[in-house]
Amino acid sequence: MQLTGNFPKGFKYLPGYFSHEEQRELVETLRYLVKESPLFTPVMPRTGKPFSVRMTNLGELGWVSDRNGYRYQSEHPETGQAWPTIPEVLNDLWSRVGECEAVPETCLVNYYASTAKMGLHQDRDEKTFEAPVVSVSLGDTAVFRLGGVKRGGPTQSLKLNSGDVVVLGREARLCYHGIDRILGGSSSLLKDGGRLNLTLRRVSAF
Ligand code: MD3
Ligand code: FE
Repeated sequence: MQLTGNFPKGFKYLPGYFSHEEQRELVETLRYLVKESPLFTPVMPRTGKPFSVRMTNLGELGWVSDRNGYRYQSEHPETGQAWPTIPEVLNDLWSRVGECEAVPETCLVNYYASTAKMGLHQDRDEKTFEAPVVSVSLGDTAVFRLGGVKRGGPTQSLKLNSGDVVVLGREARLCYHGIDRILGGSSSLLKDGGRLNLTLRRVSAF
């Protein structure tokens, strides 16, 4: 069932929030940070099945998944180094759109090659759901799917284009969501194609 246009409370869609020039600067910054803190391939708890999405993190904490489970930790799982700090442009975004008094503690960086996808899931590894998740899309367009707070309910699909920002607060914070597919070649922002998604989050209560 498709419910396009009827978004949950707390779901804010800000299409084209970043200009093309701002997107290029952000990608330049990320290119440098990803050299310090390389993308890794997470695997599913227990089965060890690799994700199709590659990831890294910025900030005090970073989300990782391995055979032992999902968790937040303060070091990169492969280099053992602290995650790089969140760049100012992303902290500024959070303070402008997040409607949250506390600063973000982490920025998860997801990289989707054109064949990558992410199954429908809830984000519930954080200790607080009071704070929103703020998402930035860069590069190829993604077909995003948004459901409700219960698995198996109606869902709707929405294209997320390069430069778009989505804020998931309040009732939307625990909605099921995923990425059905990437529209390969839809953007020339990233040299090698694909899509970067940044999600700013709060992990601890404030
Ligand atoms: C709706 N990322 O990292 S971002 C994730 O495009 C994740 O990489 C997707 O799902 C991506 O966990 C979607 C938009 C998003 C992020 C968090 C949400 C939508 C959300 C949390 C609740 C509801
Ligand atoms: Fe998610």
